[in-house]
Amino acid sequence: MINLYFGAISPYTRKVRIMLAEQELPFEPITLDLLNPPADFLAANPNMRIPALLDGDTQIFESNVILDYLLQTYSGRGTGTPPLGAALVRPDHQWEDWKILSTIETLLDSGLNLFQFRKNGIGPQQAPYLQRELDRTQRELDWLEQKATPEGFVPGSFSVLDLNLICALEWADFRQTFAWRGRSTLEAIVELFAERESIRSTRPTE
Ligand SMILES: N[C@@H](CCC(=O)N[C@@H](CS)C(=O)NCC(=O)O)C(=O)O
Repeated sequence: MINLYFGAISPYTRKVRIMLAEQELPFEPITLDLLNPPADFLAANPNMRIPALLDGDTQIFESNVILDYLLQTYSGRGTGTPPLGAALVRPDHQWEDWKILSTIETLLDSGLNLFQFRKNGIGPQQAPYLQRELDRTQRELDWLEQKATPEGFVPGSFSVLDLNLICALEWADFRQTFAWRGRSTLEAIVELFAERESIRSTRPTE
């Protein structure tokens, strides 16, 4: 049985939940108090962040590393249309795909920073670093808009790049952390996969 250290609204956890749903792999969620995490979680994950995955004796953390693990360990699963991409990045486009993936990761990390500081009453007006975070999101979104197509980053498949993008953008909408709409290609991707079961069933709600 797969166990997943879990956050119901966490966009990083959502990435893994989408992958598990795509691969039709059942899992047991383990919820925890991040301010007071249990010893077994800390022993398995020095980053002290969710998600973390336990699969038998294997412990994996970092959302995209978990996605890679699942794709490699449970390859060929999934019946969605278009089909789930077979790998984190395409071997024949690996540097381009890694750039896109790390840009989406940085976008989401900036969004999370803005959200966490806002909870403490600190916004871009108070902290120049947060203004830079906000500027960074807009620059990244403009760059991603140029790299994407209305059929996703890898037309003909539901790629891990699409999965990452959708989690970042829908979470930004949910938490109102940064604006991204008005970019027609990114909007088309979110729309294209909006009713896919793995996306629909994991969308954050209050
Ligand atoms: N790079 C990590 C980021 C994960 C992350 O930041 N998770 C948040 C929850 S959404 C967390 O655990 N925060 C707790 C903390 O920062 O102490 C990943 O991709 O898994």
